[in-house]
Amino acid sequence: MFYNKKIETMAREDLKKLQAERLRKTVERVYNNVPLYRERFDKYGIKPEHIKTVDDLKNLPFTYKTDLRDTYPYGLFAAPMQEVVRIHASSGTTGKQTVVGYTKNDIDVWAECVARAMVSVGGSSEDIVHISYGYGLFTGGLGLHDGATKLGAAVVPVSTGNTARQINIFKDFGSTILCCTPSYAMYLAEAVKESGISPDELKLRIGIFGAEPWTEEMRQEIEKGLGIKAYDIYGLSEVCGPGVACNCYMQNGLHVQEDHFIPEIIDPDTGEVLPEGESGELVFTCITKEALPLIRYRTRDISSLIYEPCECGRTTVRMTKPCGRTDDMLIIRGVNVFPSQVESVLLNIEGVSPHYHITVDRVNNLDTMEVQVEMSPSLFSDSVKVIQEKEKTIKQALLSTLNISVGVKLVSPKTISRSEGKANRVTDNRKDR
Ligand code: DLL
Repeated sequence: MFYNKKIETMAREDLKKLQAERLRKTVERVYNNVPLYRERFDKYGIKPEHIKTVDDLKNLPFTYKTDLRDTYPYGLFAAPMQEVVRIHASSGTTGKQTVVGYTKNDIDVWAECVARAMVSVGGSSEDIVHISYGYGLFTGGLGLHDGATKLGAAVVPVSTGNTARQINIFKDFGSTILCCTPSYAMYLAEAVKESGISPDELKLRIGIFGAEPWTEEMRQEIEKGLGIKAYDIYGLSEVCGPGVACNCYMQNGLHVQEDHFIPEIIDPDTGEVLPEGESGELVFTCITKEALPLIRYRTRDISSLIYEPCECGRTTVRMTKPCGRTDDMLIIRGVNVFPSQVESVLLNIEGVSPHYHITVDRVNNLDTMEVQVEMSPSLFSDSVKVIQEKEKTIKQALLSTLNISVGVKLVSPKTISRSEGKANRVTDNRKDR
């Protein structure tokens, strides 16, 4: 099933023509309306008329998060404020927040992207869509909300928090689609189990999870725990919010809404576009946005692109599950480590739960990393010797995947804090020095 079959299954040559036409208009728009772009293009000797095809994209300079911060709050807006109908912001852990704006048309396009995503995972107007992403400046809540409304589904705008109430709503309202972060889905699954409810008693059938990296192993845990099919939705506020890309029911890569966003994969160090299929930093160019059309925006997310046709019939390129961000990568004694690698290892070991936390420190000029992971209740009731053996097994498994020796501490069930939004899985004490 498709929400917009014509676009989603368009022949790639036609799609490229459409992208080129929209790219040209967007470049003209930013050149004429955004001083930063005009100055930057002038510096590189680029005039809008030089951009004729999608291949010319690689000649354009990148846009960075710092550009949004430097022009805070509205300096990159390419539409007058009277046309702007919505403002969101991403909190960011350091410095100023990033402010993004939408015209009425931008909101419509965004809602369509989310509606397409919902249909591609099997949703329809008959669904009851339970939204537990945060509402507010974060794009998760309202983004999924507008998309589900456009689809004609019944929206339950629960937002985050009050886990017991969420479960009552599942039961009483008959929610069929759950939208939240994967870490909150994990938490909800645990709470459902504890309340003595079997997933069969609930009507939930689909989960649309994103806003943070999560592994295939985590997907399986959530699917088991809630008795649903779990799908990955990707997006970032700067580009529009959730719905830039989403799994289809094949669960093999995320279809990018390419008629609105052109993806590229680059080498994060050199900025060169990488050959098809290689993994690198994802860069997006918005080609239909009016208020904030960013050109070659450096997402910092690591992924690769799959151009082979998908069995679902969509012709759009798929991005692989983002495994993390270049700025989340830990460098431990010279070795690159992604938290998602740790997650994959842990979830393949019996007796541990999917709740973990990584602490990085520097002791006597040497980096140290300790992984705390909760034991399952049955391991917890085992002897100290069995637990110590398990710690050794995990340490060994981490060594063989990460190529560095890290500390492992098995902790009692329920000692690692649960997250209702994006999980914070790493404490890097080296940053405070
Ligand atoms: O997280 C938008 C969103 C809301 C996406 C709800 C999906 C669902 P920001 O707060 O601006 O926007 O954060 C964007 O989150 O650059 C990625 O690093 C990360 N991210 C988003 N989706 C995924 C995903 C929203 N499916 C940043 N897998 C992005 C991995 C993701 N990382």
